[in-house]
Amino acid sequence: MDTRSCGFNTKLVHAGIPDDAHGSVVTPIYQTSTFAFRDAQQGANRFAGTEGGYIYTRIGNPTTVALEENVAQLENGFGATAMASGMGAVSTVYLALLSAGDHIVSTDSVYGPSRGLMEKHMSRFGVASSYVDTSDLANLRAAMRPNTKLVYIETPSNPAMSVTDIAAAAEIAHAAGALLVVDNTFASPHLQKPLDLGADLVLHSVTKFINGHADVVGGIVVSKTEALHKQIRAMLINLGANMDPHQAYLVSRGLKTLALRVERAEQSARLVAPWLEARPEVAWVRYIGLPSHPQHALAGRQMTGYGSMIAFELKGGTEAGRIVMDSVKLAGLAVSLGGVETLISHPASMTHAGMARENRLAAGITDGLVRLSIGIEDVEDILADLDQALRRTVGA
Ligand code: LCS
Repeated sequence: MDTRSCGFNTKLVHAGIPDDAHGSVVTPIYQTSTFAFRDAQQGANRFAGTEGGYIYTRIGNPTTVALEENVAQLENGFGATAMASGMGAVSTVYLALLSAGDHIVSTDSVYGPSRGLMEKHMSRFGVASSYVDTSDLANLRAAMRPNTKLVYIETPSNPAMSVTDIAAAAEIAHAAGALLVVDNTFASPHLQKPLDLGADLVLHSVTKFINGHADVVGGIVVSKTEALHKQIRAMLINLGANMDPHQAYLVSRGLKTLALRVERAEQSARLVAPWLEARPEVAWVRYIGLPSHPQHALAGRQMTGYGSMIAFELKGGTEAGRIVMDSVKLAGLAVSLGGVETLISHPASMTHAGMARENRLAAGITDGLVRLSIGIEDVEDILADLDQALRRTVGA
């Protein structure tokens, strides 16, 4: 069935499922490393190297391709390429599109390793980088150089929750002859479609909302054009950071309920965020759905919802943060996000520990910042858990 003109929820359930010899309703796991070459009588299009013929799972596998086709349709892209992890997606994009002598401008509060890979490793191969607060477009404009080839933004960003104007960033990038890449992990394609706003590439850690069940690590890159899609695919085939068919099967299963999960978690986040803001123990809350968020209006324009990620700072600073982390019972103290379970984390000591403290602070990742990924549990239970944990911080 051609789902390209169908609605988002129909695409979630049906897009990309190939015709199967036995009529299976979901894509089977093609657990094979290699594919026998068919002889010419069975169809010349099955011969090695021609379109549609599978050769070897690093190059392509039907289970993985089903997921890629699904996500490409969700993001309104030409094609998608799935990777072993979100960082596999980030590194493939960097290596496919940047050469010695090039420069990249990126959001200062991107996921720690996306910045670390650039500053510690790509720099060894002659790629220069600037990290600025891209929520203020003047910073982005000022950071552009004649050799800037890529503008790489994360919006909303992890964990500062800053929002960058995607359409305006695309204009700035394109005017300078650069491409715009958007890490869409925090929003998911249900809430934000960067390619429709002018981006050239979108990437995800599918570990998060797209899979949604905290049982798989994976990544994906969606390209707007065939030329970019081929460039990304060619790099991945050489790099070897491909997604495994078993992984792809699980992600495809989780993905079908993306809209239901995202909407349910957002309903709860919309209650938890103002509740936290009113608490005497809390210094500030950053949730893009709150009018107090500096880019609340922009998020309302370029997204179709506010999601379920909340950052907040406790009045008692790091020590109070430690008490909350140690006291929660329902919320899991863990890195990662976007699953059905509520998770709480402390970025300064966990996800962004590899970042220099001055860079962390400049990016709004304060020492006492707590990050909450709201799950789909009953909101009363989430609030009761946070309530008992916050009460323990009094006097900290
Ligand atoms: N991009 C964003 C925005 C992320 O949050 C992450 C992982 C990645 C890329 C990398 O994806 P991965 O390789 O882990 O699939 N973020 C994590 C986090 O905040 N806690 O644990 C991982």
